[in-house]
Amino acid sequence: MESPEKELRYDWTTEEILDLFDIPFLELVYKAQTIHRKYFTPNEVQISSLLSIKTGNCPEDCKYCPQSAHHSSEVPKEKLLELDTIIQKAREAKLSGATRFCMGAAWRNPKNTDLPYISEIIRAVKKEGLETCMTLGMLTPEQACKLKEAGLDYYNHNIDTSPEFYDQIITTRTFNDRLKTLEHIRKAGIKICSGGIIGMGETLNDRASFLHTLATLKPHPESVPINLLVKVKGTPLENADDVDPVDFIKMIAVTRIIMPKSYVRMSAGRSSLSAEAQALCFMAGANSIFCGCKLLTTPNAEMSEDELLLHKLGINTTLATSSKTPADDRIAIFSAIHHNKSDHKCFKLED
Ligand code: SAM
Ligand code: DTB
Ligand code: SF4
Repeated sequence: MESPEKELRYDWTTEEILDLFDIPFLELVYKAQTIHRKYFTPNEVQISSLLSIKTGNCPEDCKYCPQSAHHSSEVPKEKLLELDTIIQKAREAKLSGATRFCMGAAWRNPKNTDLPYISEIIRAVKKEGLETCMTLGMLTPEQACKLKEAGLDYYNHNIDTSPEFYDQIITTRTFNDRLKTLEHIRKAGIKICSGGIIGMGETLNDRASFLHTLATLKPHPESVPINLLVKVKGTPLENADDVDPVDFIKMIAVTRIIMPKSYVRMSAGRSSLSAEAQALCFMAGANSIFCGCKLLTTPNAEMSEDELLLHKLGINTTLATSSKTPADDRIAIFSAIHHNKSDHKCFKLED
């Protein structure tokens, strides 16, 4: 067996990554699970919850995204949410077992004048005992430092696909713009969440080249979301070809192998996978998911189905490092979830 030092590498080549995709499926999943067990507790999955704090009317033209003003999807155009609403949603997320609260805005980038309110949101959500993650588009170095000062734990900024395929998906910014923001986040001392989408018509070479970009960042992103395209009516990719679930599982396995210390999130599109395919994703090293009935604007897997799946598979959920929930309370919350499934469907908390 290889030593951890040998596995944690930043010099992967695209050819080596392509070779991993060529390994027979069962061997690949076995290899991924073996590496996973060296760096993480087996049977443990981290849960995040998502909230769109500013929905729709985005000036960017990302072909996959229902929130782009360039497309004709039915996503409403909304203002930034009020702080009270965000806190309420964060409390609901925590009660449903999430340890991280991820907030997204349909922006190309935040304005400097948005930063004081965004910082207030970060402080308020942290007070609820949740890790915070924001995804607000491109950042200047100064903006990244302001977010760090407010206590932001993670910033999500996906590279989405390979540098070669990028301009076929987005024309209003460049791949390099994305990398620059990742640099600013890293320099500010915020943990990086960066991944991408499969199912947009990319080739296997594109998938390998996309992963190569992430796996040659030093250090690797702490969190790598792998999204399966959610095909939304009115977006240019609404009729994209389906991805074979086996190819999605392979993508998870290769991600795990080349970034052994990163959380690999089975992200958007999970609801289109069978329970068995999701179980294989966990086997292949996925150890993070979004829970809750909604992603940003599209439906997520049903909470009751997720609870049943995690329960059936005997999967535990991790505690956030910043969470103040004692382990016993967490177990109580989870057993309440497992025993009261009918009470737990996208519930609303009373004030
Ligand atoms: N506007 C910010 C940005 O683009 O960085 C933050 C929000 S944006 C919606 C966050 C990520 O959601 C995108 O980078 C993309 O990877 C993912 N996403 C958006 N639409 C999606 C879809 N239809 N299917 C899968 N993932 C999607
Ligand atoms: C990520 O990689 N996936 C999430 C999160 N980061 C922000 C977003 C998924 C969005 C799916 C489409 C929607 O719901 O609008
Ligand atoms: Fe805007 Fe982000 Fe959607 Fe692109 S992915 S259109 S930047 S919200």
